[in-house]
Amino acid sequence: MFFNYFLQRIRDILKILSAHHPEIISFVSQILFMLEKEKIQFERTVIVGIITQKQDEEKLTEYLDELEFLTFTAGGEVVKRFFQKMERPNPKTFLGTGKMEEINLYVKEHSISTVIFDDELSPSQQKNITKILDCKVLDRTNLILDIFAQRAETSYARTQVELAQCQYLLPRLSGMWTHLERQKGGIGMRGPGETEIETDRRIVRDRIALLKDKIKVIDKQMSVQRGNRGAMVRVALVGYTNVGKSTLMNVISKSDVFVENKLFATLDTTVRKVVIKNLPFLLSDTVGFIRKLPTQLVDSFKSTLDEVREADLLLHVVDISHPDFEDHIESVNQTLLDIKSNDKPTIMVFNKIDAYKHLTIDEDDLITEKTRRHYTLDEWKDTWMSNVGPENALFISAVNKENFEAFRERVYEAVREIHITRFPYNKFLYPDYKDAVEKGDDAE
Ligand SMILES: Nc1nc2c(ncn2[C@@H]2O[C@H](COP(=O)(O)OP(=O)(O)OP(=O)(O)O)[C@@H](O)[C@H]2O)c(=O)[nH]1
Ligand SMILES: [Mg+2]
Repeated sequence: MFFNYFLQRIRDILKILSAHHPEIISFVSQILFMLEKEKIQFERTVIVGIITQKQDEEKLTEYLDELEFLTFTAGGEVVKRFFQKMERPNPKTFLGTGKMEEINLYVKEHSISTVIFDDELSPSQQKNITKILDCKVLDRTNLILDIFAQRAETSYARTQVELAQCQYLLPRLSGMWTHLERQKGGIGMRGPGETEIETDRRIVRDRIALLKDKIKVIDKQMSVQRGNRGAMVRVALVGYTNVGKSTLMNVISKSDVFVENKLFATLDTTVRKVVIKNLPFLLSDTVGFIRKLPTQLVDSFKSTLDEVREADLLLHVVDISHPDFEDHIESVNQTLLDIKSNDKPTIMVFNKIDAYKHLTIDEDDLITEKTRRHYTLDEWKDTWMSNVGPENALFISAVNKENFEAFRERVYEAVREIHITRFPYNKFLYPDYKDAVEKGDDAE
């Protein structure tokens, strides 16, 4: 009890420190990591991926890095990575028989409790692999669903996640690891698995119907709520998970949305009225996207994503300090396309410029070829400004408020443009940003 309180205080102090001194963020994250590690018993986990023609070793490393971060978020510690080169996954056991045996031996010798595959396993693959390995077998989808289950706080979010989990489990019921350590819980065991699932498909089908009804009722309420918000311009923060959407929401609206250096810190949507100069608009912060976001989640998070669907303007936040940020942009665009929100006016907000580092090539090195990893921040600015237009690519740091004034100005101008097309008679109320009057307090 006392230890928890003590831990929380240290965490608070470290967070305040890192907000004011961004240069110590990585050091602080390490300390936080160590403190968390002290407290939580991490599950010993092995992660698995494959190298194919479409996915070279470098890509796989990036994907496994992300899978490791997901595993950590779910409460697991990655002890080892396994991978195999193959043309396509084995339809029966995903990897080849020899490789599976190697993993099996490792699992036994190192008391591994969970094996996580980076790709989605088919129900029959999962069944076969579970027969070979004497531990929990999860795939990426299952892991993401588990994190959502762990993080869902409101009854609405919990219902949405449970529906997604039930839909994922239904075709897999017979081959599940339900016989294993069900009582122990942990990764992949949270949510509906702990109670109703067991082996009866009928129960799950009934449960799905019930959850769908429950969601329908809430959807209706949410839609009425959204309707009641009047005709104010609606802006939505979208982006990959952990890019700093909530941090940006907090600095722009002076609110206190939960921020954490883990994936999917935010599941529920927060909407705030923000006033820049004298111009009011609604800003929403919502769930982050990820590569291969499970389709079950996209479907059941319909109402949460409606916030994006009904927005007038999107602020697509990107973590430019992440080596794969271009892939992230593509994943986000894909999800926006899936939810039919890809043609909205969008401003690209490249965040975390304080943490951006690029590779360098020595002057006497004539062999290394220049890649995108060598781009300086200015080169990225040029690239993106010519890609999407100079007014639609902003480079900022939400933590130390670098370029924050330019960001506010651009958002003001974009909101104003939408506002005056909607209310032409209001035009005189909102002059150019520099002529507009600051209204004491920004947030209301
Ligand atoms: N260095 C640096 N770190 C930042 C910046 N903005 C946010 N962060 C950090 O990035 C991490 C994630 O921030 P969040 O605001 O929770 O990100 P999010 O996009 O809301 O994440 P999800 O809700 O998980 O999708 C936190 O540790 C922040 O402190 C920035 O400008 N620079
Ligand atoms: Mg967030």
